[in-house]
Amino acid sequence: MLRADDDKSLEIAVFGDTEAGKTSFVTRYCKNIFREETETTMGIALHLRDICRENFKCRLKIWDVTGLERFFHLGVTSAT
Ligand SMILES: Nc1nc2c(ncn2[C@@H]2O[C@H](COP(=O)(O)OP(=O)(O)O)[C@@H](O)[C@H]2O)c(=O)[nH]1
Ligand SMILES: [Mg+2]
Repeated sequence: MLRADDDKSLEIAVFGDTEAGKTSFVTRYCKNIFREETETTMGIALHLRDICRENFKCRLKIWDVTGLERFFHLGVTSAT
């Protein structure tokens, strides 16, 4: 059982074809926002979400990875 003062973090990477809905899914999950018009992710974007329960705390670091090979060399382009 985890205690409330335990600091845990979990990293998740989301991969897939461009226009598959990766950024929309991650943005909805982390910020509860959906936009019909999105910009192509260049490189990798980091999104954060903290999960807090009575006896459990965890920071999720979700890496939204571009589906376009030409942007792979750019690395992390934004962090939230
Ligand atoms: N209707 C609808 N459109 C979606 C959904 N998820 C993504 N889209 C649209 O699909 C397009 C591509 O989404 P995006 O998140 O940029 O895809 P990514 O390239 O995989 O990051 C955007 O115009 C989104 O608004 C969904 O669940 N429903
Ligand atoms: Mg994207």
